[in-house]
Amino acid sequence: MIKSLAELSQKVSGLPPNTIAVAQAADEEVLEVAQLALKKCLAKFVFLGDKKKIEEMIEKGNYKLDDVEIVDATTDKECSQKAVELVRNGKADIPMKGLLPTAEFMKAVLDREHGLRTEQLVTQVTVTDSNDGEKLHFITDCAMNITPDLKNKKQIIENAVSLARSLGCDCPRVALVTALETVNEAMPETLDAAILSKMNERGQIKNCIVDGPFALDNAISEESALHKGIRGKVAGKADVLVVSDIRMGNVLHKSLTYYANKRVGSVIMGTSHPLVMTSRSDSIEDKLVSIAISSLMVSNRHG
Ligand code: COD
Repeated sequence: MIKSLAELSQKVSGLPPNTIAVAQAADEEVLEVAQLALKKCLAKFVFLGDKKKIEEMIEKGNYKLDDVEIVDATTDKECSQKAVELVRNGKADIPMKGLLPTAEFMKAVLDREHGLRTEQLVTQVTVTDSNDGEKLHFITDCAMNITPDLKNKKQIIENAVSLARSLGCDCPRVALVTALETVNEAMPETLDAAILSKMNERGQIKNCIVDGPFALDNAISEESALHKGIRGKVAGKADVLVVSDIRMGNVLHKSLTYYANKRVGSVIMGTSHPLVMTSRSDSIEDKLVSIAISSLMVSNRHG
């Protein structure tokens, strides 16, 4: 079982690199991330975008990106479609969003005929590690589904469980996180949490142990759970934290970075291939972690 993001990155750098197709790569941050990822042997790259502009930026910035193939494409739509097509054709393994709007990139990914859709809901998972470096935490969905309903939440759990399992956590403990640890009819998310726990108990959500509602403290701190008298296999020991909606998730993800100085990675699940879709606020290091996570998932599938 992988216990920390450092261990995860180290593992990936020892594996044959997967190829990442970056849509709209004409962006200093994309070039910097790709250069570092190549140096650390985390991945190989194909860039989609204005070829002349990318070549000029590489030369001007003195980036070491000699081995990167550049495919000429102009609009956001064309770049996204070509990145997805490369993955569908097996010429790349992971699509990555460069400098373009999320909605445009997702349109190509979600296209029924030419995209990377599966039967699953497409969901986002934030990955970080505990302060003692002893385990990974998966927080979902912080960036994709705005107000998930019960059915969506089931799939959000399933995708995160699939990611946790592929990183060696065989039966993840899943906590439904709300503002408090008791069911309160004025907060419908606490009702969803109780229903999802029962669905797991009855075998409707598999390969994990689901419990909730929990407040964040009693989901991740055994001391806090004990103090509140909450018992069970998940209380204080959660691997996966399912947030109620994008509002809670987005703030939690950014709090990790800005208040807690934590490293975070992000991956999009539910598609035929994992996607790298980082946000402007993620640091270069965080983007490298996101690349490493997707890459390890692909390698584990092949392996
Ligand atoms: N999973 C699977 N299929 C989906 C999903 C999903 N999560 N979302 C939409 N689809 C399918 C629909 O079934 C439909 O067939 C097609 O895609 C279009 O659906 P729309 O019209 O609802 O899709 P969009 O383009 O309006 O919205 C999709 C987004 C992902 C852009 C939207 O959900 C969104 O804006 N999410 C929030 C992203 C964001 O702003 N994050 C902020 C932090 S980074």
